[in-house]
Amino acid sequence: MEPIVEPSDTAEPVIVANRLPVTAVGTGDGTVRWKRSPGGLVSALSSRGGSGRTTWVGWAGTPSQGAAPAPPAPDRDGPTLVPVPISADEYATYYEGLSNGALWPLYHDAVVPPVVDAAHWDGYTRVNERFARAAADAAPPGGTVWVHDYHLQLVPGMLRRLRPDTRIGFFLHIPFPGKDLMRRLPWAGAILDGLLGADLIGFQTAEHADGFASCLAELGTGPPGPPRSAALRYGLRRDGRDVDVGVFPISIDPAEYDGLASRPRTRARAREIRERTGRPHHLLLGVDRLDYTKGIEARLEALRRLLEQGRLRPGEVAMVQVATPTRSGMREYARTRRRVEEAVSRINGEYGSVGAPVVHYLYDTLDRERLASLYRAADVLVATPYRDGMNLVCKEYVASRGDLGGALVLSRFAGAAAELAEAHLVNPFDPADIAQALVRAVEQSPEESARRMAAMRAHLAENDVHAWAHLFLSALTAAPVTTP
Ligand code: GDG
Repeated sequence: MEPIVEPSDTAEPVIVANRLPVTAVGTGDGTVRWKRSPGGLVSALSSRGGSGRTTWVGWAGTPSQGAAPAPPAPDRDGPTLVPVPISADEYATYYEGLSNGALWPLYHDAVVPPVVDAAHWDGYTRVNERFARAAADAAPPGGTVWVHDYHLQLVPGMLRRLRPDTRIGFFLHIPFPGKDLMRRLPWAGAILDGLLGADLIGFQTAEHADGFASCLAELGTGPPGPPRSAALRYGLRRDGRDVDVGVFPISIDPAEYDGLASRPRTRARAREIRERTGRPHHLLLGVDRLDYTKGIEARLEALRRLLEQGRLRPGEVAMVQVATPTRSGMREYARTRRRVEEAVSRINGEYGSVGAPVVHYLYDTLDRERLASLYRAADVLVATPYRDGMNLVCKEYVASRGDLGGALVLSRFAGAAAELAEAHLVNPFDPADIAQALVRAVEQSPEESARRMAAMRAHLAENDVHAWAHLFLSALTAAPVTTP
């Protein structure tokens, strides 16, 4: 008879993610300062709140030789931080090489060619081993460990060998490719094996979970079977254990954005933004990390065509595009920046005038309050990724529109499209389709805007980040864990 391991009474999981929720910044005098890290995962998990017992294992964001810098003492109810050091060489192989040079493009439909290099894989394996050891040291007996994202896909398998008493969950924030893309990766089998070390593997959408199932069928141990409960998508047995596969669309804390956006100061700033962009009839907004997956050029091309065709006129339309610096040391990112900035210049050169550009472009990281005032000011939020795990920006926009104004133009290839049916959904590879949707969005009546916005807000109110974390953790801890 297989022994049943009772779940630990430690309700809070050990979180294992590439980045800690804070970044160490050198001050020049040999000391470090800590600031909140950017990015979707941090936005999502930081607003969960914590009981003070959560431990977060991750990298502090700057390469170091030897030990990682000592982390700050935890806030009263913040997580205990366990920094994992990453050297300059590992930054090149594990982070820029395998994670962001191979896996990131491959998992986003190879919109740029993935770089396959065995030295990168060695670095990835070594760093995953270090994370697994740190998690093994941090987890209490019978504790729960929640591993996040594409940087750490080997950790579940490694941790299972080190600490078979733990419950291990894995959540992938980005899409998972189907077998035809995955077979390009020489280490596909090792990645599938690593993931199957988990008790529960979570994806953003059913499509991503189905991609994983197709990879298991063709490149792994065989197709998964039916789920153990209606809340899951697949189930399989692995080394005498049950492995569950489920769909858990990530979300935001809508109350946070609702609150920020409805402050008098934010609303005053929103009015100021409309003044400073020339009091346009239609203010469009894009907010993205400057990443080639986000389709920034696609929406700029759609806007250019509308101006060229005279369907939108300079002075009547303006756009703000916030492009947050990211992975700027990598060639493809530098190239994307050049292309985006050329497209902005072309539009402004052809359709702007002195003191009145059509596109207001910010290569910058803004504070949340400024983001909220942009969300509040914009008539249309344009999110046109070629591929995106979820896309939190569009959810933040909806949460900021307590006035029920505004419209959302959203790529069909963002995970969020599966939830936000009242958005104007587009094919980001077709500029004519984006252009059509922009026209529909700016022409819709206030009643139609309010109807769509209210429906999307109702969905978010029910499906917030707390519900997401709760659903994942209950699926992970509800099922009995059987050991072989
Ligand atoms: C990955 C997946 C998935 C952006 N600019 C600024 C800023 N941001 C914040 C946004 C938002 C977050 O960064 C971006 O989240 P996204 O979800 O849109 O995209 P990724 O960074 O690619 O996130 C994605 C996510 O993980 C979660 O699972 O949805 O598909 O790719 O929160 O607000 N924040 C501030 N200033 C900026 O200038 N403060």
